[in-house]
Amino acid sequence: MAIALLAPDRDLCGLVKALNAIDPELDLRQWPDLGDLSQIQFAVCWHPPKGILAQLPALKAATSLGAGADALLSDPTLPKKLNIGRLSGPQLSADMSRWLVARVFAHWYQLDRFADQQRDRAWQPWAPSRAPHVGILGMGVLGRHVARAFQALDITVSGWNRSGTGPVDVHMYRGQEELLGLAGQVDYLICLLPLTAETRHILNHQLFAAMRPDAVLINVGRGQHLVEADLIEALNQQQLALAILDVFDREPLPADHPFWTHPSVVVSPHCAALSQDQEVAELILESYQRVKAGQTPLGLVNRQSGY
Ligand code: NDP
Ligand code: OXD
Repeated sequence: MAIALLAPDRDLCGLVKALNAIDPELDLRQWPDLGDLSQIQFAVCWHPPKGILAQLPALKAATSLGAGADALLSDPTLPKKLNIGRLSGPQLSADMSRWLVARVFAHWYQLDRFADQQRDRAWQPWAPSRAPHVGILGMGVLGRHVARAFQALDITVSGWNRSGTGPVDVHMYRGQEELLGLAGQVDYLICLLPLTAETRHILNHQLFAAMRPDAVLINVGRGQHLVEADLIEALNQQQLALAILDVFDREPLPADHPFWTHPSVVVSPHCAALSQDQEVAELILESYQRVKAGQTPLGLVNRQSGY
């Protein structure tokens, strides 16, 4: 039984090394050198070439290399009954929480101002008079971890998801109307949704019109959640104060994209939480063992809801 690694845009050297260190007997086939396709029973994918999974006759299951499975699911030739999993471990959740806590507090405490003051040898003590209110869209594996991280710092957290249920002490919202209600209350609105037919373009002019003029949007979900032109218009109209964007419709973000230079946009290159080789290697092998034993892959995705 062979495992196909289908991630054309990624350097997989570290991952292959970590997998071989755990199990030197593994039969790993890395795109495009897949050998005899009929021997491949498990596939690990990150933006896999469209149509490839349908060409693997013995494939039992596939997994996304990361937490989001949207790129895998977007292949129209994906076999209808194929079980799809995703990989998300404690380190990924912790990294996402740390990154978001760092972003929110660097902004709330205006840490940049002290660098300016130091340059000018100015002694001007300042601190915000209250704590921020954080709203999280998506209260799944990552959203719940992030909520707990902020709560541990005595921050009020509100959340939004489909079911309306969330962690203790998180005021939960659901549905489109309640989404706008939440957007109007928070200082930071964090998008941690999966990309599905329902969530595509959810960060749009209607949402921005509901936000407070001093509020900050943080998108760490997917670029396709955002209507980019709506955001630029809303920032220019001062409907919100700032957008911190880690994910984009086109990645890498094209060099001539207006986000690079917009004074109210902060860009980072899709690295709020990077899948780390050792954690992912362990998760791949756990998922593979489950599939070999006739079980579903780790993080089984509901093909109907898309997450
Ligand atoms: P989960 O699948 O665990 O959670 C998804 C959450 O979104 C659930 O709370 C779900 O609601 C909610 N949701 C889904 N659809 C809707 C909808 N239509 N309306 C309201 N809520 C909805 O996902 P994860 O937490 O593991 O990951 C979230 C995303 O984070 C990934 O899909 C990926 O895109 C992104 N990501 C980004 C990274 C980065 O570095 N920027 C790194 C890793 C992930 P309910 O609870 O009711 O089911
Ligand atoms: C993921 C990501 O989905 O890194 O894991 O975006």
